[in-house]
Amino acid sequence: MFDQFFVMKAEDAVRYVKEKGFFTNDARLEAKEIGDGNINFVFRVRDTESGKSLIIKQGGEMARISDEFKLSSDRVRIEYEMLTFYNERVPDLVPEVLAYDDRMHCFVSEDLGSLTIMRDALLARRRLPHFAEHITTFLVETLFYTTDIAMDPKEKKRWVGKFINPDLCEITEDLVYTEPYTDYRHRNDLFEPNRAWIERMFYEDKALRREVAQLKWQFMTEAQALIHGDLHTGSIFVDEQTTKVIDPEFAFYGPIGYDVGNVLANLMFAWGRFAYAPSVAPKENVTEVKDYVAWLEETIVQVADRLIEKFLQAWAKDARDPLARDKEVAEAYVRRVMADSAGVCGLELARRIIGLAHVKDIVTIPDDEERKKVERILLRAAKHFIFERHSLTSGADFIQILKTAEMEEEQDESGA
Ligand code: SR1
Ligand code: MG
Repeated sequence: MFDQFFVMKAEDAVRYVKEKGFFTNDARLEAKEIGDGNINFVFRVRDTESGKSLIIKQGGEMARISDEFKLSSDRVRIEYEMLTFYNERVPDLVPEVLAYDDRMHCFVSEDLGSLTIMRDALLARRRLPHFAEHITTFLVETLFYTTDIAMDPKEKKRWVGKFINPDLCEITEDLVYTEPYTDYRHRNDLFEPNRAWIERMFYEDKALRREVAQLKWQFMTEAQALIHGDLHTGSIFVDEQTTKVIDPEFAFYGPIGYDVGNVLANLMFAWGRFAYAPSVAPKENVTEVKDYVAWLEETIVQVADRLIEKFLQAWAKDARDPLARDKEVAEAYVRRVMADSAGVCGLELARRIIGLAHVKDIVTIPDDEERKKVERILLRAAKHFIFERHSLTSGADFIQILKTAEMEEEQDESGA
C-alpha cells in the first residue's frame, strides 16, 4: 500500500508502522498528527498497551503555511541524512533516526514526547541550566568538523554536492534576506501599529539594504560548513537536563554564522517578551520575571563566549590544514564567525517581526502597546547587529546592543 506517494492521515500512519515492522499487526495503536511547523506533517503513533511510541515525519509537495511554496521531496532525504550524521557526531543531542522511505517521502524516528519544544519552555519561563553548554557543543561538533579546516577537502566537496538544497535555500533567501527589506505586501505580515515605523526604519533605509545584500550573497555562496539552516527554538526539544536538536531539513553547506545567529536571536525573542511585556505574567511574579530576563541574558552571553572557546579548542586539537596552525589565523576565523553570527542574529530578529513567518514569543503578547514596544526594541537591535557586526567579539557585546536598543526606544518614547 505504501509503494506510491500520498499524503498520510493518522490512520495511514498506524498501518504504515505495522507494515514496516515497527509494531505487530495486532498491536493497539493510536496516531495523531502533531506537526505545528510551517512545512511538514508529523505523526505520533503510540501503542496504547506498552506505551511505546514513534514519530513519522512526512514531507508533502507544498508547505503547510502556504501553497505558494512548492518543495522538492529531496528535503526529507536531506533531513534524514543530516540526522544520521548528527547521530554519529553528537548522539546525545539529537533523536535517534530509525528508517527512511524515499517513496513515501518520510522517515521514522524516536519520539521525544517527554521533552518540550524549547520555545514553549522559554514561554513558560523554564530555566535550562545546560542549554548553553549543549548547544555550543552541538554547534562546534557539527560546524567546525564539517569545514575544510577539519575535514578532508575532497570529501567535503562531495558533501557539498550531497546537501545541495535549492528549494529550502530559496525560502530562506526570500523570507530572511529579501522580503523584510522590501515593501513586499504580498507576504510581509506587519503588526499594524508598527507599519509606518517599519516602512521608515527598514524599507526606506538604503544603507541597510546594502549591508543585507552582502549577507545574502554570503549565504548563497559561502560553502563553509554543513549548517542546520533553521536552528530556532522551535527546532530544539528540551528539559532541564536534555537538549535535542530536530528538523534539519534546511541543511546545506553555508555560513556557520547562520546557525549561531539563529540560536542567539531566538533567545532574544523570549528576552524581549519578558523584559518589555509585563502583561504576559501575573503582577506578583515581577521579581521572578526579572530574574528570568537575567537568566536569558546570561545564556546569550554563554552561548557566544563558550562557542568561541570551544571553537578555538577544537581548532587547536583538530585543524588539519597546514596554514591553520597559526593561532592568529584561528582567532581571525572565529572573529569572522562571530561577525557573521551577529549579522544573521539581526536578520532573524527582523524577519520574524516583519516577514511572513512569526514567532509565538511576540505574536502572543496580548497588550498592543507592549507588543509595539518589544518589536521596536528588537528591530532597533536588529539594525545594530547588522551594521555593527564586525565589532562584536563577545557575548557581552551582544547584550550591549540590546541595552542600546532599549535606551534608544526609551528616548524616542519620551521625545528626547
Ligand atoms: C515557508 S516556511 C517558513 C519558515 O518556517 C521554517 O521553519 C523556516 O524558518 C522558514 O523560514
Ligand atoms: Mg522546521
